[in-house]
Amino acid sequence: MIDQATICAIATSPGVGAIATIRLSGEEALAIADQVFHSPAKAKHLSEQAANTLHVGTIRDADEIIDEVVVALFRAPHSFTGEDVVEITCHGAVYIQQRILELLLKSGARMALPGEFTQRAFLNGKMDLSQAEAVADLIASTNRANHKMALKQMRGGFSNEIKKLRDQLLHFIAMVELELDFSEEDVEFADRKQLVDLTEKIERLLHQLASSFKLGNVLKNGIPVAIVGETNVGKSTLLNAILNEEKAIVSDIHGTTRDVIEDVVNIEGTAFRFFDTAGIRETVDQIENLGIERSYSKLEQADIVLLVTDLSNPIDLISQRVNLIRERIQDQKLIIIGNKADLGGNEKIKEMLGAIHLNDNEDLVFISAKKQQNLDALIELLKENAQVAQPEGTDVIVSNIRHYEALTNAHQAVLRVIDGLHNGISGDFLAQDIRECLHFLGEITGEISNDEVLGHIFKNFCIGK
Ligand SMILES: Nc1nc2c(ncn2[C@@H]2O[C@H](COP(=O)(O)OP(=O)(O)OP(=O)(O)O)[C@@H](O)[C@H]2O)c(=O)[nH]1
Ligand SMILES: [Mg+2]
Repeated sequence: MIDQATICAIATSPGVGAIATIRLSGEEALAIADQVFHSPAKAKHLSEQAANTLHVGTIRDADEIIDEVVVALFRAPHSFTGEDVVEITCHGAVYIQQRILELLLKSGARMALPGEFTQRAFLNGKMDLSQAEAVADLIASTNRANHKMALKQMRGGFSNEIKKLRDQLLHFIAMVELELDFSEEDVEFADRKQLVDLTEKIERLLHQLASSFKLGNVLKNGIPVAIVGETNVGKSTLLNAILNEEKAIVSDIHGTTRDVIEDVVNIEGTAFRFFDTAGIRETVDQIENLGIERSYSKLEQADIVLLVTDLSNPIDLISQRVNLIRERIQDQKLIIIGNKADLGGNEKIKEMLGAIHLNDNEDLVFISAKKQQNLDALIELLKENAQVAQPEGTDVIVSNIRHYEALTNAHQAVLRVIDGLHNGISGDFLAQDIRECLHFLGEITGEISNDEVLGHIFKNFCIGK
């Protein structure tokens, strides 16, 4: 349900700028703006003006002029929110922004919640839920790839794909339900062969969409790279060297890093998300053990694992550590790093080259994180392993974990339908699985939603959007 209050917020980024925009949306938007806006032509009331027009004037608190402004006026339903909207563009001083906001609040508006403008746009049918979510992604976009993906989703690329799927399923369920109506006469309106073909087509599309998530996630969040290894080997030093800033605490005390520290770096247009983790060792410290569990879980989630070893340690210990991590590697790329090359010397490097036999998915590189030596070689390896396959058959890329989960659930439901068709199960069971699939697809576009889900989605927006 839409709360009827007229809401307002500063829509431009906080702080001083040349200009700033304050947005007002709701039934009373024009009436509230009229209380504070004065046009040089005295008799001009915003509520009497046409939609999509601009007006120059002043904002006043009683007789005091606060600023000279430009007001843009939109009328329901032809606005971003679908309601009457007034956007006041003023000079960018924080003081002016605050004064205007206070005046609007005093005149009957209330502060908008994070994402409330976009939430209203969704509730008023201006966009579906996946498009509303893309608004947040678009604002957060940092490079060409994730900008393109968000823009496409906001303009409905993804929704169209889901709509096509739903239409096919609706056709399918209509045929099955027709059979149910005539169940006593034992007729089959729906040619089973056709049904199998159709569901298999739907299954392929759902599978393609769900598998595009790997790429979508990488484009949105960067390629996940976990930095793991024993304590004190120089993992945090390496993170800092890659980021070129003192992000993580470095010390010669074993077990310095207790929690996962992450940051994104753009390397020649590709975003990598690095996770520095707690060093792995036997310990009775409960907190440290929790950190070590997180190290393992980051290792599992990563596409690339940087296993840092300390060349000043005995070679047996290094081999043992490498094998311990190898046990946890599935299809990730493993880059083994001999760190502290400045201490180990060439002898140690030779020894390690002799002791570690590389598998296909592995590489070995020697660096000094502290002295920033040979980091280029490591960066080259990262770039070589940055390719994520473009999914075949669809150019729509899923980047949102909520959509991914719904697609996976829908996919499982369709697999049950296919299974059912092959085993000749009765129409009502088929219909039930199809309905479930429709339900999950509806969750993506918001045809099926609840307040809790909506609250969760929009609370991550910024205020004013
Ligand atoms: N000589 C030398 N010392 C290094 C190098 N890299 C790290 N160190 C030192 O090794 C010590 C441990 O470094 P950290 O980066 O804190 O190690 P870590 O792996 O993050 O350790 P934990 O967080 O305890 O698991 C510090 O004293 C670093 O200065 C290196 O390449 N050469
Ligand atoms: Mg550390």
